[in-house]
Amino acid sequence: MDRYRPRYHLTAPRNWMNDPNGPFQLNGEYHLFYQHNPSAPEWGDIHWGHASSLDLVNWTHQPIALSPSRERGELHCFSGCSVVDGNEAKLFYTSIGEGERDATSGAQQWTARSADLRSWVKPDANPLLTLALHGELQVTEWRDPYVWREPDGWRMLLGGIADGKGCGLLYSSDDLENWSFRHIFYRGEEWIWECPHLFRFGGQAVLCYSPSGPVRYLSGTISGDRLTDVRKHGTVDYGGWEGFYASTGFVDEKGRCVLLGWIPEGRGEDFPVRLDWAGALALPRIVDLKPSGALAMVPVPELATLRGKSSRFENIPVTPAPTLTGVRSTSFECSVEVDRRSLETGELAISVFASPCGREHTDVRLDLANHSITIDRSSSSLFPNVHRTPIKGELPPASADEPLRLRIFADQSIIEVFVGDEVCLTARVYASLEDSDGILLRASAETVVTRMDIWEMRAAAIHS
Ligand code: DQQ
Repeated sequence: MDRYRPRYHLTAPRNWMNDPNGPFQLNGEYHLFYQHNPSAPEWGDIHWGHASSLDLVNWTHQPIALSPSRERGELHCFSGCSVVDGNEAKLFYTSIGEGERDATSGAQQWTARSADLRSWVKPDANPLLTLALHGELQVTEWRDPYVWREPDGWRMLLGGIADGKGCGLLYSSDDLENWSFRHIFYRGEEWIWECPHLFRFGGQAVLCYSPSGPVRYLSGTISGDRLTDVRKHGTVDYGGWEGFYASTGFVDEKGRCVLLGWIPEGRGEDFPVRLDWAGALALPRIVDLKPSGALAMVPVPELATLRGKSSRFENIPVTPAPTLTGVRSTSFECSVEVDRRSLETGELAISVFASPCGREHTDVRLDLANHSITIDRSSSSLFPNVHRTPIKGELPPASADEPLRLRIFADQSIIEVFVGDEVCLTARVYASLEDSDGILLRASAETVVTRMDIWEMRAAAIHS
């Protein structure tokens, strides 16, 4: 295994992975699908890969669920969702085809079903929905179905562009087979919406979508089959194409709302090490709605089962000179607690993947005066063409009495940062030096970090 392959984030057995698709849990077992090219570590020939799990941490790879049906003119099986109806599971996805259907606007929405959750059949009823449904409305991109049940029947949300703007389009059906177009569920400001999906919290709803940049959410209510009374427009993760894209979600058998996302690569085409895989899934997050309308997001607690050797530090004096923790690891969880008052003016940096020579390090920078947190990748790697843009997030206002809590999950070439339960940033880093595995602290002015815990993470069990 190469040093960049994550140990507790899911990757395809080999080759390419992008968006998570159609997660569900049935009889205790979680099922997760993903966009997959089975023959190369690059996007193309898109299938649906499949993995199952009992805890969202350890996974078993299953046979590929969907392959393009070439005999029916299908070239790719794009993103979509699942519905569990009794003991049968149905997948809904965007079928990209030849000729007219080659353009993404010529996409169709298809279904596949399975009784054993291992082999999937595409019924003759396909295509279920075609562009012709929209009449006069100019729909120029159209994909990524998300289906859910309302008391009076089924609804489907599709992303794309209508009349020149990114939006979510709404459809309804009584039988999951015959669908009619209702209207635009929500019209965005962005140029495109991909992968829209919903979480319901009683009468409230949170709509997440991927606008070819950081994944965003809107919290409001659904009335008249539209998203209305929007009281918060937030960011699911500041990573975007550099770290977190194309999220999807589901409710598990414990009633938890679970959010998943894709972690793209950022290593450039001429990356000097040959890797036979590309793309990973972000740690599953439990999400909830806060009274403010903000989405609370925390990694699934089951991840704690991977915690190994731990180190605890209390009241650590931090200065502009590096304070070494003495822990060396490239696969760990780190939690940091700071008194906000001690950081009123200065900046605190937590450096990970740091080399003893000081030439390589990735810095998580907290700047409370400017309400910002940044993953600074400017010194992450000596390789010439890896992505280095900073990933910058905004911190919500908080009282000075409330300690600031940060969790960093580092996994070989991934860094996922959670600040409190509202702000998430994910990025890729590809250190080049063998010994870029240090964890250290630095501050622009003398300060004290109240507490820091580091757990080395064991590799998740991933069976093929
Ligand atoms: N990825 C899929 C599309 C989706 C995009 C294609 C988002 O269905 O819109 O692989 O990353």
